[in-house]
Amino acid sequence: MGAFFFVTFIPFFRKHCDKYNMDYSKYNLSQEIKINLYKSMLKPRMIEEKMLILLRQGKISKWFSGIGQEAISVGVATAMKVEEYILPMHRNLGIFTTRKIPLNRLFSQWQGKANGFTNGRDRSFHFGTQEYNIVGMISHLGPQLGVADGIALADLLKKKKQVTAVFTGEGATSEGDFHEALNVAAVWDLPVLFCVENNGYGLSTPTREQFKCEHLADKGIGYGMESHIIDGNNILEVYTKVDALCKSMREKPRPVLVEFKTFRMRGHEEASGTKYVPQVLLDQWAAKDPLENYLEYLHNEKILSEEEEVTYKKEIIHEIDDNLKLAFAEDEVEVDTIKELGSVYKDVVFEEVIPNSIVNNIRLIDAISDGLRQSMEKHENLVIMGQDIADYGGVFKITDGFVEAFGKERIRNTPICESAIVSAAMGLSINGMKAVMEMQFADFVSSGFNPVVNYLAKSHYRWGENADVVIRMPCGGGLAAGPFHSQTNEAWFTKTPGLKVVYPAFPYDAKGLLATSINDPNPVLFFEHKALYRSLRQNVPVDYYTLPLGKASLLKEGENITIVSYGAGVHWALETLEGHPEISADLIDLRTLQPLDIETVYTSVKKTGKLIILQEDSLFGGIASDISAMVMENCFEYLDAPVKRVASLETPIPFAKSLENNYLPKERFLTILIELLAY
Ligand SMILES: Cc1ncc(C[n+]2csc(CCOP(=O)(O)OP(=O)(O)O)c2C)c(N)n1
Repeated sequence: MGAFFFVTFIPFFRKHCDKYNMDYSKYNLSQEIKINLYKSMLKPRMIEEKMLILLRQGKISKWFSGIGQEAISVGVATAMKVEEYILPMHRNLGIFTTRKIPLNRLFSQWQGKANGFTNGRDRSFHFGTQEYNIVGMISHLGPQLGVADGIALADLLKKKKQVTAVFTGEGATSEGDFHEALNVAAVWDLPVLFCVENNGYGLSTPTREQFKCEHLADKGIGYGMESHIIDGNNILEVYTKVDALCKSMREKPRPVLVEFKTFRMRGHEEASGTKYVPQVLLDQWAAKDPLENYLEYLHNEKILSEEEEVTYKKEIIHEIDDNLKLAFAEDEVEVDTIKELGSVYKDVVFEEVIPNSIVNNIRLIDAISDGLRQSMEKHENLVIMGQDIADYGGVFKITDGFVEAFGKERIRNTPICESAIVSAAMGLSINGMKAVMEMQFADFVSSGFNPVVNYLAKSHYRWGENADVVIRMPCGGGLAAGPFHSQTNEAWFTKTPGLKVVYPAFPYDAKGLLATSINDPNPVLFFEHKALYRSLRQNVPVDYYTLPLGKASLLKEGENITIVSYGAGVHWALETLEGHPEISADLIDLRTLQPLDIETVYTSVKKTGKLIILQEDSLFGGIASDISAMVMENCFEYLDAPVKRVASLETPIPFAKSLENNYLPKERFLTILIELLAY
């Protein structure tokens, strides 16, 4: 392999190069740094050259080229301290190489092998590594901008003078995540360096079709944020300016927006080509090649001799070849279903805490508030974020008085930026903190849906990073609050591997399960039914205690039928049974939907032979359907009748009381229960 490959690319540039005079002379840096920067840019360029060959040989499947943009990755990574986090994109190979990740691991990653960073579970640059303080992208581009906010917030809270750098292309600046992340960082004075690589095209879309302002740096003013334009092809400018910015941001924490002007010299990815890019642009930017121009400067200034250049290239060729051999020699990733299933969640050992016997008769809302307060006392690294949760105490007053107890640093009012806050919660977790986010209403989670189902849910499976995040979800109908303040949308999440879903129906359960959810290092959606907040009381231990996830509770025992429900449905079932003492039923409150205690359901069905599942959400695709299917598959021979699901109508939840009553399944439940008993 190899000794010849690096020469193939450089003539491509030379052919088009009417040398462009980049001003390198004004940067007063040591020769050592200058040579180091050259070597750091050379390595990703040469790796890419090799990858392009391997791609043509069908040995790797996809390649997103950063050729021509190396000065940005290398300049930023060199200016940052190794303990500072960088969140790169798909064209930032130079960050990975400057952070000195062993090449065989990168090559294995790209070949989907176990020595990579994802056990073959994700491709290309979609991985993070705590060892190198790099947090890779997810395909959706924007969410990592908010993750950077959370990482920087953790540094601030830990009083570390550190900067977090996050990358985006100019195309992804059109995503809402960009706006939200910049806004949050500005409001909270977070030391995040937002690096926009403006390389002219987002896939085939030129900048003029992407945004209207002249420079993306102009957007800084809209967020009250300092911003700069940097020539992204001039390594000395990138390094010097970013170094100065980082030094200043460490001392005076604040976000800074930097627009690097550069160009994407190859296709979006190799298969897509550059037909839509005018040749004149490619020629102009070829003349500005960051490596070629810099090399010429180093030669002219006698900083680097031709012999040294050849020596460096040989060294890198050997490094690439040796590491490629290692990666190619590695076996294909082993397929082991048990291991795959066991990698979705971080392992957790339930720590039971049993309270003493002193109780208070309190409402659901008080139990949740107590549980949250005690978890804040227990975990010094726990931060709560949400809209209006600080001085105002939240719209349901669950965090009333928390600011006085824990301060505004840990009880954080957020702008209306659901997506950035979910992402920031992830960032806090990555940087060693715990986060609880209060969704003002569960309905609004749709505005933060992407990071929940794609970032929080998938990180552990993808690269072993857990999301120590609880999202509290005030939910449910019965209060005539209409289609956008009444939904119970747990099915959006029970569908997604990687999330846990908790849905208590009683104050006692809510307090203990909340404590456990906060202890759990995995992402938990914690549903709190609003109609139950103030309508029911129970004796609840005053002390802190925990209850296990994945254990249903058998509320009533009977002989003839099994009733399964959760949330408000449990109370409808209880009311129904109280009105009909002749019905002898097992009543199971699931309490958590993921993990799901299906064994308790099976045991009961095997005894009663009949099952009815009551669910507040509309029928199709809800947890009731899956429970029904599982019981059919596993208990068929015990069933004396078809399993029945009772749920809301297949409509959005309406506002008017009469319509809402008609929508909800409470009234229909008794009729179907009696029919099933008579079957
Ligand atoms: C949410 C989302 N929409 C669309 C895409 C498809 N896509 C992937 S990269 C890309 C272009 C990104 O352009 P830009 O942000 O400028 O970065 P560049 O590729 O130019 O470096 C598009 C449209 C995606 N991955 N995610």
